[in-house]
Amino acid sequence: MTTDNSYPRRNPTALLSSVSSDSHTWNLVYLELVLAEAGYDVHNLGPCVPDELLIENGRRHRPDLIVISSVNGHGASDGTRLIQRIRADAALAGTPVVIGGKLGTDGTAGAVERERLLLSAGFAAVFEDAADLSPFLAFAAGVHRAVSTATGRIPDEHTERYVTVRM
Ligand code: B12
Repeated sequence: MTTDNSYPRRNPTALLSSVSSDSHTWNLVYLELVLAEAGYDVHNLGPCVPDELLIENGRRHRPDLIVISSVNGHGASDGTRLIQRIRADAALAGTPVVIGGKLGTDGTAGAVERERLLLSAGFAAVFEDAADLSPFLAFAAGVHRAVSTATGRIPDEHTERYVTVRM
């Protein structure tokens, strides 16, 4: 596959983080790999990220997508507080932010109500305990496409290698 070097060579960026109370890490490692394969440059802030630190990193990196992952059961309450703070920040108010994982303490019971609350608080999408990642991947691909079209960015060599392998 050939590359036209006249285009800027930068991928859309994703800021990946857990919520302040959550110390689980393998969910974040997994999502970092998934997002990289989907053509994003990923800033993975890791577990137990205070709201202020996440917002500070958002201002610094100006990501195209913010992905919040939580599995300890407190994702819905931490996430509601966090998204309100993100939406109140002028630099990040328009950034798409999604959340997923195990968001309540009682399995998927109450998932529909949690999704409603999280969406109305400001998340763009909610992926509760998503064994099937395809809805998330479709969302990420939509953001990727919109950003690439708007900025004239093209995929970098890593992404092209990935596309070639899949053909
Ligand atoms: C390993 C583990 C730990 C380790 C973590 C080590 C580490 N460095 O990460 C330790 C021992 C530290 C730990 C601690 C705790 N844990 Co723990 N832990 C687990 C365990 C066994 C595996 C988690 C894991 O790594 N999975 C592998 C990753 C790749 O998968 P995943 O986390 O499920 O994420 C997937 C999906 O959820 C989804 N996903 C996740 N986020 C997102 C985001 C988006 C946008 C999308 C699309 C998808 C998505 O995609 C991932 C891949 O499929 C699970 C049980 C289990 N079998 O799942 C419990 C579990 C997550 N832990 C649990 C609990 C309760 C705790 C503690 C609160 C226990 C305690 N009382 O101290 C503490 C948490 C403390 C804290 N402050 O957060 C509960 C959570 C219950 C709930 N949500 O209702 C679980 C489910 C166990 C259980 N069945 O009760 N834990």
